[in-house]
Amino acid sequence: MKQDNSMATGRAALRVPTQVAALIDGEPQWGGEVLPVLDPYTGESVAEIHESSAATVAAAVASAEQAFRTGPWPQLAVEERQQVLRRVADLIERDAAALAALECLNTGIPLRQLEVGQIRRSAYNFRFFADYLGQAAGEAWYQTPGVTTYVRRRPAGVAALIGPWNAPLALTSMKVAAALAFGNTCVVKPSEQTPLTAWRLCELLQEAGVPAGTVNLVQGRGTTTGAALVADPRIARLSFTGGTATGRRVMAAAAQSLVPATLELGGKSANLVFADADLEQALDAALLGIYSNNGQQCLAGARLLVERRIAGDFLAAFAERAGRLQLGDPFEAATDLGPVGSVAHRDRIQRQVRGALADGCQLLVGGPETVVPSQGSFVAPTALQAPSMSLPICQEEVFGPVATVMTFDTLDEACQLAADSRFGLVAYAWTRNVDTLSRLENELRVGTLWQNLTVTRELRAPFGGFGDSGTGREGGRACEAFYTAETTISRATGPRPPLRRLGLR
Ligand code: TXE
Repeated sequence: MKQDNSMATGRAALRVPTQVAALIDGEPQWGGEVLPVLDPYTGESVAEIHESSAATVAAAVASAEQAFRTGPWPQLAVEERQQVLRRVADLIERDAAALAALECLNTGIPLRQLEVGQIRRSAYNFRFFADYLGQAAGEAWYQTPGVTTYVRRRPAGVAALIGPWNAPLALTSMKVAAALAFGNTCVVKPSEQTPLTAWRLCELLQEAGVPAGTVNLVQGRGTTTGAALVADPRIARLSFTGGTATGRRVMAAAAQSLVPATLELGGKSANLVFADADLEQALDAALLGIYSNNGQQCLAGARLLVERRIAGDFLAAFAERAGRLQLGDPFEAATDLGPVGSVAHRDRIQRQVRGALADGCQLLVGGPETVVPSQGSFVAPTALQAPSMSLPICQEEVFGPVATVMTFDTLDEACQLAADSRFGLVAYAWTRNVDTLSRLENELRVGTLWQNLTVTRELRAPFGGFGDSGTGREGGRACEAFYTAETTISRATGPRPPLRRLGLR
């Protein structure tokens, strides 16, 4: 009997593109080095990438540049662009089960979390920017007598969009939706670890009516494909999400072309729990903050800071519940944590945890000796009580299900501990005291401060980091500013004083 994929869910919805490559003008570019795409749960190869060479990258940029110059995308009426973007959102929703299954297979993130989180978000990204576009307004000044000055915002050009492996579709769709909304063309490079949903997204863009060449895809490693893309002088904007070390390289390349770059990098975010908080909610949130998405979130609440007079009970409950989390097949509904992104990543996490133990941290739960499923790159949910914020485990991003824990007695101490980081992406604060919240708001140098809230990404507002968490912001107006180029026009609109008359003597 013929299977109806549109109704299928879970593994049954899987339709794996077993070969992926660059897409230029909608055409796959086979050839180049072939790399495996792994399922981190089974460790098996589920697909192959045909890596894009520097020449393929150059062709992808050339095609996007041509599409930018000759259109039609940048010249389309806003209503037409909106229609196409909304169609993309509809198609993502139509294929949500298949996209969730594919992302689950390739990332190991529990399917349930993908379905309610990242995949819905991916559709919303397109809808949001379609709506935003219809309401965007300009600036004008009339203060100078007889002169009106206004700003034309035009599409910037070809945007290079480089995505990571921890939330591939959600993060890439955000970049693509924003770049397209403001009339740009783009070249997308997903992580070589997780190329599958970006490939599907390109198919959906085509189906929705995005003209050929408007979005080109390149595939491959950062050192080859990524480096070639960021070095291309025809790129007008560079948007990158990934690690801090890579971000520095990307920024250096952007400097060569004098191209604006938005870098959304790592984090080591503080989650502050004060004694007067709603402790039940704070506990739920602390667990979600570090163990969602297999702990692989730039905005993870990785440094849990708890007021000492409630720390005993709070941390005991935290450890008890963390220890009960279910590790296993990410397709299973009961699974709380799937495998982390790769075996190499697991080994790196375990090295960091062993280092922390050698530095005098105490295990509250988990640790490298905890029994985990034998198949797949699993890390047990772990929490480490740290004697000092200066330890590497408190300063370096782990990007896995590993929290460090410290206690504080006073608000001063809480502020000091939270601020002791070279990162500054987000922070979370749990308290009923408005003065405490105001003080944190003043003191913490973070891009987003969630007060008595778990991750609540308001797309209208800017999102990004301070310090090693990156530069630039994503969000409604921030993206409009980034993906457009301004021309200021001043026009004589009334009587002006007479001009100085040269050459009449
Ligand atoms: O990311 P990379 P990695 C953090 C996290 C993680 C660490 C390293 O701590 O453990 O970074 O992860 C492309 N020019 N985050 O090494 O290398 C690469 O192909 C151009 C935080 O896996 O930064 C991929 O597409 N591109 C984070 C993308 O950059 C290059 C998400 C990200 O990979 C390149 C991911 C180059 N020279 C990791 N080198 C977050 N902010 O959420 C690599 N790439």
